[in-house]
Amino acid sequence: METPNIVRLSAEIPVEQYGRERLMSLYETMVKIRDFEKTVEEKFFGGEIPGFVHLYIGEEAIATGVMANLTRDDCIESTHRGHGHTIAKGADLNRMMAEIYGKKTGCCKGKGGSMHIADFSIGMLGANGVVGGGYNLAAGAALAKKMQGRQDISVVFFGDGASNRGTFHEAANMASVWKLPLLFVCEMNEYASTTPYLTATSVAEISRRAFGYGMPAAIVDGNDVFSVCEGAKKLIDPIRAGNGPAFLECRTYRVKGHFVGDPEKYRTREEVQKNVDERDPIAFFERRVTSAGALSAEDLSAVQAKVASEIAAALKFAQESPEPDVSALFEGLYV
Ligand SMILES: Cc1ncc(C[n+]2csc(CCOP(=O)(O)OP(=O)(O)O)c2C)c(N)n1
Ligand SMILES: [Mg+2]
Repeated sequence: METPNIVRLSAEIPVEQYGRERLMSLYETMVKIRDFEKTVEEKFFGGEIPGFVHLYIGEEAIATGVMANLTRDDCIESTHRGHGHTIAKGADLNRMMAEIYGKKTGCCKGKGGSMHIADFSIGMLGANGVVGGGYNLAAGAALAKKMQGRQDISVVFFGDGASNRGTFHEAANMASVWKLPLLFVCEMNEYASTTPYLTATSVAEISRRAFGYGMPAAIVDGNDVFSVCEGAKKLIDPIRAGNGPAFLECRTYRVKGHFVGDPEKYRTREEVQKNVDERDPIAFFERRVTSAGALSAEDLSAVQAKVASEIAAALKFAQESPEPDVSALFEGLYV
């Protein structure tokens, strides 16, 4: 039997094919994620934010490129590193920042925090503190869409570490058997907490596992939003047409610590700096669109200014919002 091929997309996609409006929107989403998280990082160190925070800085092109192919009715399952997915799916920044601050006005009334943000109104079914906890929830959502006869799809984001959980294999098998409208998006950022991926993962290309479940797969440069966008589209079109699940592997690098405050003893500063210098997805985008003459430096600054004022407003909203009432503690429980 012939071995199926992994589709590989390079950075050679002509940006001129993307209209000006679409380019501005991709840039705005990436900058929004970056600025939102820089603010969260600063305020976490300042002692204003409770709990744990895992940053998505440097991986913005993945959420942005995948979500550019989704509608509001499509749904996603996120990870412990979920701010980027939530913003790209269209979350209200005020309610999101308030949630991270644990405030009453947050999208989960302050009970979820950074790692358990959810907003069903935009199809964001939840970040998840359980690594590999999202697959079967996303498969369930995909099954519901299919049973309702809808065209919508479900997307599950997960890391290289999470790809080694048994839950991946269970969900991949049933999704394939039932031809569920489900896209698996692996964010291969080279580390699972302190573990370099090859010391704990049986294959150099995680997407090869898709073939064991009869799924098509693609590998894209996760730091190139155009590559992610095209790869996601190639896989999503057949999913919407009823052909069953697919697997998108996005190659990226976690430039921040595993969590804010991680001493990062497991890698060198030089390794991190090299990735920051050579692979930053936002700097890459800026170079691509300006050198192609598709957007000007003024266009980019206008987006940066718009985003900066939105983030400042979200921060003010969160800081000035009230804490949840103690009486709310027992609201929203099943038992
Ligand atoms: C079931 C489970 N096991 C272990 C942990 C602890 N833990 C939190 S994040 C993480 C690493 C996840 O790595 P990866 O899936 O590659 O995602 P990344 O953090 O790189 O985005 C681990 C082991 C957990 N939260 N849940
Ligand atoms: Mg990882």
